[in-house]
Amino acid sequence: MTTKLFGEKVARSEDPRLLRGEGRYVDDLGQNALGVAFVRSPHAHARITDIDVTDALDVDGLVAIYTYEDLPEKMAKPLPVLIPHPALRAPRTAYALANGEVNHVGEAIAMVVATDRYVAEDAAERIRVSYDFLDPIVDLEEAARGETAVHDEIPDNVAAHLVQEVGDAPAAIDGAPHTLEFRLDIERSASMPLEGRGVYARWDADDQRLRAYSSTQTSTSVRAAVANALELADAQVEVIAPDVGGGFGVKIVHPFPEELLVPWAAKTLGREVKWVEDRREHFVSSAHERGQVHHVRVGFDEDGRILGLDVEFLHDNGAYTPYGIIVPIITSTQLPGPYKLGAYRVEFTSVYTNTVMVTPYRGAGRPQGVFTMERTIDKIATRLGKDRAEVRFANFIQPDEMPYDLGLMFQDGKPAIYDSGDFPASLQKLLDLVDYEHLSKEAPDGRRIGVGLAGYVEGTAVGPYEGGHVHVETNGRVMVSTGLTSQGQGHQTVFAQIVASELGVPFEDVHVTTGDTRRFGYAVGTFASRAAVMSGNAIALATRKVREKALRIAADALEANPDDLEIVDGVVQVKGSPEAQIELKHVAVLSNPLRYSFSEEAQAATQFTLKGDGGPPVAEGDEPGLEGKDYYSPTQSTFANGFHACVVAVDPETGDVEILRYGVVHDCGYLINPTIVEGQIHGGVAQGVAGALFERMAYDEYGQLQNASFMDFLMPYATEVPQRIEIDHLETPTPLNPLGIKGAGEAGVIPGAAVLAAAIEDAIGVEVDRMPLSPPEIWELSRTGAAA
Ligand code: MCN
Repeated sequence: MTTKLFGEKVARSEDPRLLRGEGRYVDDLGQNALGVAFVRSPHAHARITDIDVTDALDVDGLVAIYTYEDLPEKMAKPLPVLIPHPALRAPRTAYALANGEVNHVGEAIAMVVATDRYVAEDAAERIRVSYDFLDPIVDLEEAARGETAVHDEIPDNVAAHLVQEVGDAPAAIDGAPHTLEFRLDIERSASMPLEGRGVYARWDADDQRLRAYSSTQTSTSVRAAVANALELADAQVEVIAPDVGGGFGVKIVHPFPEELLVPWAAKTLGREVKWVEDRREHFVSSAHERGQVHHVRVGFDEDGRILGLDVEFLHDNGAYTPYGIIVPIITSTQLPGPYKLGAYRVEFTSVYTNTVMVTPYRGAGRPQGVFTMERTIDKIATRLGKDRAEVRFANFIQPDEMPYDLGLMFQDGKPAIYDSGDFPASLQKLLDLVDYEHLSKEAPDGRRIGVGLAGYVEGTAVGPYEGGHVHVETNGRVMVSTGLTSQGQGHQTVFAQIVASELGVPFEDVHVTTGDTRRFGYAVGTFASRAAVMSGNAIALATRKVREKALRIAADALEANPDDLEIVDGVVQVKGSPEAQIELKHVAVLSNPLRYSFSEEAQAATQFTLKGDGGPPVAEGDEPGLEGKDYYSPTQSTFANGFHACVVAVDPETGDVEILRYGVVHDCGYLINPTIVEGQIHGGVAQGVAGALFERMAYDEYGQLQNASFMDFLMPYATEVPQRIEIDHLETPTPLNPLGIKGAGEAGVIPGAAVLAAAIEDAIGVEVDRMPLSPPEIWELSRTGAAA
């Protein structure tokens, strides 16, 4: 048994249970709960003139039908704007159920509760909604022209507008020896977790308590929203994220209408109520991201050094703005990446369209920013006839310039300051990894080979805080809890590694709970690659408190100095004289004033500390119990970075792209668990490939999503994702937190579009200025020099 586990490749302890099919997801719970179906708008833009439920009332098993008119006062208001910002000049959020109008296909109009989901669906089908049709506006640039309004009160469709400037970029560009001007497009896509959203709620009339299980990335926020909406005390509402089959950002919208409606129905009816999203609902009523159009001007010198960069972009925020400007501000602030720009100006306009709302999807605005920056670097290299790596080296922020203040505003409103990183070393390591100098461009089968490079810097782990609680029980189990949730990131494993290392106990003895408001009440949630930094450090700090207390109590028992003690494999012992020892679980018995234990072993071990006065052995001022709680609250985000290289073979006859090699060098500070970080990178790369070559939301001009099923929305199979992703790490610790770590959960996806565009461009010799690209589009592009 080893207890020094920080940094080790420990196998994920959550996997055996999940692989044996013993996971408990929302749909595994509440087998006798009433089922829910929603009547959703088939139209992208319309006023509701009537909702006729008469036919539905005859359906056997119907329990209730609710529309906007039935909602209690607190739920009849628009849902909150979660992150307001002064630049968000015209916020607009949805109602829990449509209030007289619908602004995208899929918007919920009525909620039907019945004995089961099938009956609820049958009843929902019989509800007749009458509409006055309005013109839908779907195309981003058309919406930006403001000729047709999504919301009457916002005639120009502009939700937000922001300019950030460092230096005088237009002047620097005008005075530069070389300039380029071009346009880049990225289409909409979305998170596609295996498990969709879902919520199951029950009201306990005896206890006057509501419990909701939600497939959420933030259970404490759901609790706050439910308590607020239902006018209950926080203590009356318990929200638990059970096993969650992926989130990738979409499950941080707190609350989704359904997360309020289902608990409200459960309380109103005094029954168990459950709704589990189907895939079509996920496509048309959850959230999307990515859709942006960028106009770029850049000025540079003979060496390819950027003297000025000016980017104006349109951001498609869909019909509502619960997240304010979070996605476009991330694009604008993180766009410069590892490069020192002589001057930088970025201006975005966030625009309403009659489509599903936009909220962060893994990477959150960074893939668009990196696509813009890295395409710019490649175009400079092409213009100057230089190697693409050379131009990158010419522009890097150097390690001795850290901390480096970008002069821009980070998404949390604080200045964006890179804390650490060695970008030249990261890129060099990648070039060595893939042997860049000697990569062969020969393809014997007539296909064309191309090589791409792309790098990024990612602000990870936004605050404001996260907490951890660690409790050594008298049976030796170390119970750990933190309030943020898990969707597959392996938190149980890594947090147990941290505790095992800090406390000196066997990994197997540590049991971690996440996302359960009964266990930990204050939390923010899992997003922005923050769990390792935020909860990891909070748990480490809490463990240090427990360790200190354990040593104090053990020192008293062993009549030793706490400084002379160590904890090894769950035993507190005198350094150099391990025969003088006491097990940690017996220290836990001692820490309890009642010192109650059935174990004779424990009784024997704790006898000798019985004090004459019979008082507790814990020091004066100490609290009973061998437990500790702490919070970690960072002063600012910590910035991870990485570089990807990709080699593709493009078939000029079909436009098919095969990824021959994919290399990653990643720097997230110290690695808690390299296997888990690499797994995160693998998943991210798969999503990056998906966003570059497969996934897009194909809306038609009427706002109908043409590919709202897995029959039509293409996701890559294992056959399309690189068979082997070569990964190397650089570990530049951050000075900002006790563990020296940075986040890693989104890294893999961020440069996907950029690196594949670069490789395809290199292969076909035609500029690639949009993503995603399907084989027909690549075929067309390589033949004509323009995408179809
Ligand atoms: N880690 C580590 N050493 C580090 C940094 C991280 O060992 N220096 C580990 C962490 O302990 C954690 C994992 O790597 O187990 C990811 O850590 P972190 O970067 O803190 O990200 P989060 O845990 O906060 O997860 C959120 C992140 C985001 S924002 C999305 S989106 C995403 C992602 O994680 N969604 C995921 N990865 C996902 N993975 C799965 N399986 N499912 C999702 O929905």
